[in-house]
Amino acid sequence: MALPFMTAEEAARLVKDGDVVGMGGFTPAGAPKDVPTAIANMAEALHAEGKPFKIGIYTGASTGDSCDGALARAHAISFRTPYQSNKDLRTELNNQQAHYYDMHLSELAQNLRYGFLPRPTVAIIEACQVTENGEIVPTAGVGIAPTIARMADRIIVELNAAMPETMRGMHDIYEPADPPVRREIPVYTPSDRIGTDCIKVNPKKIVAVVRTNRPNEVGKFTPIDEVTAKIGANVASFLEKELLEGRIPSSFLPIQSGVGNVANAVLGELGENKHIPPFEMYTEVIQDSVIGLMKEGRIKFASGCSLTIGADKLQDIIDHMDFFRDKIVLRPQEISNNPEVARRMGLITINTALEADIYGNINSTHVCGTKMMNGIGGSGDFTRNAYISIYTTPSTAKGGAISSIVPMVSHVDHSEHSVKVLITEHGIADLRGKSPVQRAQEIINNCVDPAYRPMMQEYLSKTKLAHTQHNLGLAFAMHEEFLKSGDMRNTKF
Ligand code: 0RQ
Repeated sequence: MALPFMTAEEAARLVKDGDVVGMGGFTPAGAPKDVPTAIANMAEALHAEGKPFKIGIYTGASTGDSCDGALARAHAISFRTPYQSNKDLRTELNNQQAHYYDMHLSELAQNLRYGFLPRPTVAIIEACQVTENGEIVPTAGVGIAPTIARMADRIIVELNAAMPETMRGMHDIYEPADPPVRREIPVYTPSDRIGTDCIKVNPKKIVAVVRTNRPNEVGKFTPIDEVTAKIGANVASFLEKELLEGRIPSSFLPIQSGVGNVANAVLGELGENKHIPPFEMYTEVIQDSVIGLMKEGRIKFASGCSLTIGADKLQDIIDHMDFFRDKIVLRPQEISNNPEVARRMGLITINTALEADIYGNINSTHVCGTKMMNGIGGSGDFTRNAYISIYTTPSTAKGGAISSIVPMVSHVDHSEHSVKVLITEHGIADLRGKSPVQRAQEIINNCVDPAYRPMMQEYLSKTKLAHTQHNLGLAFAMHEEFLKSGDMRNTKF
């Protein structure tokens, strides 16, 4: 059967108002581009004629601006899950123009199979290869592609010429069976392969193949600065000590590292520390700094869900596929973020907090408790199941007007029960085995910016003796002050 080649505009017309669309890829890496933009343009035209057009959208994680940005600006999204990081979509969600369900990334595929969420009717998947017998090879990110391809009635493939067919062999596609017959996921080391090198579908479901030629839409990281370098050095020295004192095996353990500028910088610093042996990664996003460290032999292997790296770095991999092929594997997020695998392998997890409190609770998602930033992403998949879970954050934000450490977080994503270590540019708070009051002193003395330390002690002095000391009337005084004057430093307890 010949493949149904057509333009992005023709393919977009196969998507109808009310459809539930699943996008392949993970972060902008491997997310479809031309067809979502064509759907957005179609939606705008329909809206101008007074006709309704909105679709529900599942993705792996965030996508590029040509997907989330275009569809948000067209007001074409009815609901969206599980993660995003686009400015226009963020505005749309915070204005409740689209309903957003923020969830652990490892759970999405199984929640779709369990019927907890509406069934995807359309799957749009970027591929470097598609065959007439229904083999689809994803590109720089996998995400939920295998599950949506299996569950959807219609599959639209973006065949991206910028992603060569030689990428085939980088992926390990595997979907577990569901309870009560699920067995263990047989991944015991980061480099274990358990699946196939492509997604296999009934070829009759492929209703469109659209030729594109688009680089990864991954944005540039801000360069490592003094604060992020110091955070990275503190993470490295903490791990070095753990290794020296025998709490981490001498062969070291696989690392998971989160998204964003801070995570990218931390990993770079960790790689530079020669007291830490060359290590493996079992993570979801493989960010820019990994590629350089791999070339230097500091990172031996990286298992992830996506290559969330700049177009130049991706080209480097494509040009040197013989070097990278046996050092990188890309898996569905259900496997890259699998809690069972994370616990078994003993991952050292390093994620970034938006806000932490003096007891070690972490807010990864909500600015001042209300405005969605990005989403919990995979941070919870890893934190709860880590060998050692580390949270990093610059001690202040917005030029010092915000203290990232507050008396009580305004939203809880990761509780004190899951968070073992907190690290800022000022130092390390090791929370293991400490009571709440001991944790508070450790965090205030070691992690809080010196400008805010007296304020935290002042807060504690206004609390009554208890297991966890809080003054419920004052717990959010710093947030309220920020909303009022734009500067937490003006807070009076
Ligand atoms: O905003 O750029 O407008 O100034 O938040 O902060 O310091 O650049 O940090 O890029 O590493 O992102 C938590 C958002 C950190 C990210 C978060 C403002 C700050 C800046 C970004 P401006 P930085 P990063 C697996 C792991 C959740 C998902 C996750 C994230 C902007 O790491 O989304 O961990 N994590 N996934 O000024 C108000 C505060 C603030 C604040 C910082 N307390 N209040 N604004 N900012 N602290 C990967 C995946 O799941 C895909």
